[in-house]
Amino acid sequence: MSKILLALLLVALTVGSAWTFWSGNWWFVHPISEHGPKVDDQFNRTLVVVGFAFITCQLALAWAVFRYGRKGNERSKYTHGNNKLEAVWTVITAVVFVVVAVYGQIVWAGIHLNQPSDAEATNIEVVAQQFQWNFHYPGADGVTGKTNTKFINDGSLNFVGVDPDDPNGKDDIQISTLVVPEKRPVALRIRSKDVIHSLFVPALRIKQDAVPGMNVRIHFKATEVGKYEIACAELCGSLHFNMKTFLLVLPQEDYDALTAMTPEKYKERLGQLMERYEVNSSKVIAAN
Ligand SMILES: [Cu+2]
Repeated sequence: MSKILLALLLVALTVGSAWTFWSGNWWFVHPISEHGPKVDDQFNRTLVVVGFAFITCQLALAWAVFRYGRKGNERSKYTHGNNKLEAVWTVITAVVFVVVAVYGQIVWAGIHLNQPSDAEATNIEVVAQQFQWNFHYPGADGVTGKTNTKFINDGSLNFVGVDPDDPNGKDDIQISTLVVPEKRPVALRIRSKDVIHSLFVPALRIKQDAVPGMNVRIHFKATEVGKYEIACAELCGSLHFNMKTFLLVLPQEDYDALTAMTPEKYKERLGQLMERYEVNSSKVIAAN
């Protein structure tokens, strides 16, 4: 009797686990980058393969428990295995996983090997630190001021170390929100001041480590205006949990108007724009 219960429990656990995926109740936020749907397709391909293997194996296990479970005091049979069967399932598994990996490489290459040039892209410097994200924009002149670690001074809000003598840096903006225009190529250069952090923007399907001593360039095109969550995805210290902020995707004309403002006006206007959208969506919640 107990082996029947155990077999049923295995079936129930398998069906229950599969249902959590099938029901669609727990899923990613809607993708809002040009490459997002391709990442999701690759995720789904992988999920179908491993899901099929998981369900088949668990149901086979339930069957084995039910059919071959202990009946009395009979002795177990000893087997040396079957080389032909092992060769067959090893080859099938290898072929399936190589195909999945090749698809994955095609998606990866499509994203990483098609970098827009600096002239085409909206360029934003990202400087991570314990425990905040700093986004450094070139300001109205479109030229990012020089930075040097010796000018870093959190007390005077120069978090990224803009050179005070560089005229190009006078109108630069340092804020903790990532603001980008809709449907335009954006290039981020990601650095860290202290330990490893990781810029995670679920809606963009982007997760990139910020590594001290490295300057990592990533790019994307956001396809929907709105406000979306950003988190640090690398355990970076005691306040890691609090290292979160927002991505604000704006219509081109709003972005251009914002960029033309002085740093003070920029921050004031940004506050108003942040109020406009619901988190993780393009739904407008207030008219302004
Ligand atoms: Cu962090």
